[in-house]
Amino acid sequence: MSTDKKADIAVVGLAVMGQNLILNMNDHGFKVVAYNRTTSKVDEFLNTSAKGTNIVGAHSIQEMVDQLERPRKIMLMVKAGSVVDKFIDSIIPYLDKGDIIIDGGNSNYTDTERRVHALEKKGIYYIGAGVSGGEEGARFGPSLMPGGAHAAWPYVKDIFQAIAAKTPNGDACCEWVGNGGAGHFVKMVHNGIEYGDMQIISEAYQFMKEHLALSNDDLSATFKAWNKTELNSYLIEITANIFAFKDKDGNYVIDQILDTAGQKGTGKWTGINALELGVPLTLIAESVFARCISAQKSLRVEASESYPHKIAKANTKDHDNILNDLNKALLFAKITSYAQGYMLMQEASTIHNWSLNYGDIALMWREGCIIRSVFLEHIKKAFDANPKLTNLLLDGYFKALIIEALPSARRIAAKSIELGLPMPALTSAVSFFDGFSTKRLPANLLQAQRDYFGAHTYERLDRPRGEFFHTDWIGSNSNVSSSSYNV
Ligand code: NBP
Repeated sequence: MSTDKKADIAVVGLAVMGQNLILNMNDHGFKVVAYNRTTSKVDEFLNTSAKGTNIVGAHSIQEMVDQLERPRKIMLMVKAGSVVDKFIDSIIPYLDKGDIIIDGGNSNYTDTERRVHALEKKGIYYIGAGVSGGEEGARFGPSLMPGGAHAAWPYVKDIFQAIAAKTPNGDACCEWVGNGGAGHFVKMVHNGIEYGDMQIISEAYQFMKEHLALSNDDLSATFKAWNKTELNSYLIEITANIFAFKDKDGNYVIDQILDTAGQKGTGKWTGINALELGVPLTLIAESVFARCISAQKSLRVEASESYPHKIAKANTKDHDNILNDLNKALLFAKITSYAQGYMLMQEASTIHNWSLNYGDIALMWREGCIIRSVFLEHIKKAFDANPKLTNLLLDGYFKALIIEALPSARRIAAKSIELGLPMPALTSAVSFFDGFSTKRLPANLLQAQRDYFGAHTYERLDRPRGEFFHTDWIGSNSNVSSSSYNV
């Protein structure tokens, strides 16, 4: 039953995420006002899942604002994009200086950055909080990644850390991420990493199905076994369940699903940001493109008729060795992908002055979200031990794993190319690693070509960095070099 005490927070948006977050807050003793544009949903909610709880409803912005403790805290769980701007505009006249708006949707971090600054000028605090874990996470403990106006953090910290998922040690999977759009940036990278994890698992599935001719039951058993290795994670666990799942007629559901993947944009944003910041985020980018090629079903069907090929089957006596290689190849690709994701966050943190805490980020992803895994505990340890770690691949623990897994990753990558089995994410991981660990790349030739056709100049091995040279490659006797773009 509701009490007369003013409410701690309001949540706007009563779709699946909003309703579940409200119930979660209520479970933790917070009084919540529920509001939705279509107000009939407020009554529906109060008369169903919220019945008998301390949750109260509002049918107008005025009614919502009047029921809130000051500073007022209003969390938006609405569709990302212009809806958020429209709602902010409509609520501003009802707010006072020091009130707090929190956007828990999947907003683009640049929008959050803009909103934080615009509202700061009006004296309103704005927090952009990444929320991960879907419906179940929202209900029983999501991973929360809040960033924006730091002055507002003490007012929402208790609520956020109470409702967040907890690690096995009892730590909340929610810490302050940084100013501006840092929270939504980190959530975006989380989603990109999720794309990568899903893609490498799917590539392993196709390899096992086509080359090893494993049945769905075998696949389920393999993923179940892999869930007891370093790959232990929510995504491996649900993958094992998916292969075992049959419909009421006894047919495997996985075999009835059309092979075209959808996407909502956060993987694409991660790739675009990586390109803009010059970070080699190859595995996630390949994962986004893999979804794009999957979506071109009719073209693929046509091309498969023009270029028919059969995937050779492995000898069953080799299965155990190949499965062992595949398990290690997946671990190799996963480490590489996380290393790339962290490279992107490190670059963004420097550029935006976010001072991201990389150990905390691993902690926030440890439970509650889609990429939750034991693996993240080791990332936390690596960055806690050395907050200035330049790259995850240079940490001792991960280095040992990489050295052990690399031969397997090479064998699987080479085999996939020989067989004609697409493994773009896995093969990109091997190529990235080889580039990353190669002292001298052929970029000297790129520089020569650039200087040859565009007088773009180059630096020399025998001269200090920052000195640029131009060669008259074609004997034009011209000393003019380009200044329009640089290395
Ligand atoms: P949706 O993303 O489907 O949004 C539905 C909500 O937005 C409803 O409350 C709807 O009100 C409201 N809304 C719309 Br649409 N247009 C509006 C407008 N012009 N003014 C005010 N409200 C408007 O809900 P969701 O799936 O619960 O997700 C909420 C947010 O959380 C999204 O940003 C989503 O990307 C993010 N997220 C979702 C998940 C997930 O697993 N679903 C996970 C993590 C984050 P109405 O009832 O009046 O139409």
